[in-house]
Amino acid sequence: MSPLQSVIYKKKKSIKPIWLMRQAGRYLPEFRKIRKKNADFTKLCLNAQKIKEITLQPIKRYDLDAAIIFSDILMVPYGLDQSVKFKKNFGPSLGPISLNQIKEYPKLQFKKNLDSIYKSINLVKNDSLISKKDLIGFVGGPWTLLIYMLNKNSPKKKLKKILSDKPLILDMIKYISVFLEQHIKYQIKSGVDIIQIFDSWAGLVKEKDLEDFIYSPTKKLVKFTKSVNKPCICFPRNIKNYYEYIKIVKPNVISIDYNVNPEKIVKKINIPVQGGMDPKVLLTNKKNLEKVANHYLNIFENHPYIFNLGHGVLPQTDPDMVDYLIKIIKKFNGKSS
Ligand code: 1CP
Repeated sequence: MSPLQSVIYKKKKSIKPIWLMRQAGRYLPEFRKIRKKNADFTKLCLNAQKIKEITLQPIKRYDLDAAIIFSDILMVPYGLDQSVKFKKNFGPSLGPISLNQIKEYPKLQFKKNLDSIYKSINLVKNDSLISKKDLIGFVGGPWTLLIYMLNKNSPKKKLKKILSDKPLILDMIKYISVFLEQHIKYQIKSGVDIIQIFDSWAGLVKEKDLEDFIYSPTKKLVKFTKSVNKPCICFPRNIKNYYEYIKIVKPNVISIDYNVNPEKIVKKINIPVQGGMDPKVLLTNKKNLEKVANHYLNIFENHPYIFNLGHGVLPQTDPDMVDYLIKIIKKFNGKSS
């Protein structure tokens, strides 16, 4: 059994596997080289050969325990024919989309639009580099996707007006979820071993709306993933109540952000935990990195734990620091097994 799956299914405590959110990305010179030649990020996310190459870049460099397929949560709106562009130093920029367009969009066409992603999963899965490792597929949480699809870019402003129309939000979440389930289904059919749900903007939801906007729709996606015999990791970034989330949504693993107190979590939570360390620690120095990484390892020593960060690797990270982090984790594993 792979390292991640032994933590997830066997609750193994003697090994702390490691992978990193955004492990394939802009901090790697080999990624920047490809990116420079591929100005259109959406197109790059549809090039099966390039997806494979980028997904495997961090696996070639480091002794990581899992690969995550190189893609983006916004490929689902792209699959629904919403225009999705990634602007330099601005982030994503989406075109208009209506509730009816989502509601009536043909499922077969959606699959066709994203077929190169499924093809790339198949290519990666069959590569000997990850024969003993897991391949992670992912979707955005329905809420986080809704925010991008309605707001048309990063939810830094203009949110109030959109959020005042609760019936529209509920309908959007309902119909987006249909396609998220499809996307999970085809990723699994193509070879991913684990699904992670990135709900990066879960922290924006008010307490009174958590059930409708987060818990209930995410619970359905987790249930679906489990029904096809794959585990589901959930990352509801900045959510106020992780305990309630776990109780209702029932993920196999909870991925925590860096604002969560790991000492409190470890006492209260009985499912495997992933992540937590602030990615900014990788911008400091080796001594500090060793101190903070070991702090997390020691807290979770007697708990099933997958080492990861509390959010993605930052673009300005030195690849040598990532190398050092992985060595720290492997050294800890060597001591305890
Ligand atoms: O300009 C570039 O080179 C593109 C930068 C980039 C990259 C490398 C974007 C644009 N997306 C990605 C890849 C990506 N996105 C992965 C790859 C797999 C891996 O982890 O290695 C994954 C899992 C994502 C998921 C994603 N996209 C999330 C959820 C995780 C998170 O970071 O919170 C979100 C919110 C997005 C939207 C998005 N895509 C890209 C950017 C810059 C953003 C965030 C913009 C914002 O702040 O709103």
